[in-house]
Amino acid sequence: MKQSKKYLFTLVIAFFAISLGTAQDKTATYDAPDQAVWHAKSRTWFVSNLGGGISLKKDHYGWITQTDKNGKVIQDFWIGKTEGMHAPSGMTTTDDYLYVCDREGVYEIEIAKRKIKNFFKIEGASFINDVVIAQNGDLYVSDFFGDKIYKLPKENRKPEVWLETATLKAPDGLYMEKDKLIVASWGKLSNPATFETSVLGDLLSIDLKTKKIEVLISKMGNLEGITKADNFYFVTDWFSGKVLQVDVRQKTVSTFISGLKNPTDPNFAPELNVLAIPQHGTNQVLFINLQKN
Ligand SMILES: [Ca+2]
Repeated sequence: MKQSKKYLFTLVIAFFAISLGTAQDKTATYDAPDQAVWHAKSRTWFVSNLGGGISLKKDHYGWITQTDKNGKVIQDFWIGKTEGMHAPSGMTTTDDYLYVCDREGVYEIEIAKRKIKNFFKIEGASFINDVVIAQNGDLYVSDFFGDKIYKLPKENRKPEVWLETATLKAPDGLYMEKDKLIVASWGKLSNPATFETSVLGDLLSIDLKTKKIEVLISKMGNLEGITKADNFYFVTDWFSGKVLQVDVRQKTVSTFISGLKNPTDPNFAPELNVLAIPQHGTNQVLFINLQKN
């Protein structure tokens, strides 16, 4: 891999449970944390938990945790546990709503009321994994095993297959640019039970209007989640335990962090200049203060 200009990071705030006095209580909160998302209006983070370990079972055992801006838990079980969520994974926020993927559909949660407003069931979906929102309010959702991207238009949220192609290679993490959907793919599955692959996943850019697919980075890793800070994508490679940094303009990849254990869906909070990275393998969320050089 070519080296690109790197971000420096000064401070690892994280292993946040360790940084708090009440570590034992709080480590119990996270159970296979899958995605962190920043909600600017409430200045809090939401973290989804698969619950029951790294499991996609329909076990009515999954939840969302709310933390303050520093990663200190405010509400262990903010929502989901009593509402019967199974394995909440990818999420995105707007000013007022939190959208949460859970196996076969997407929850719409009114944040101020801490209440589920809708569940958009996606018929025929096998593993709804991540969700992002376009500027016009349309939701885009990845189906990992289905090699599909669904669109839920703002007007009616009626799911439609927007794209279906083997080129997606188990689409996992999504990031929404102004006019392009960025897809971090897991790879060509050789054993769906173990998630092992015969070909590594790509980083793809898909034009929202024409649906033309551009391969930004080929065979990059078993890609799980993606976020962006300035002109860099930060993409997690689940099996190798790395966070990869992609220079968007030069299309080069470098390793930002290695040695993590199954890092999942990261998110960047511009107001804080903080990158949050959950890890399935350690039940922790890493909060990293980025500093531009
Ligand atoms: Ca679960």
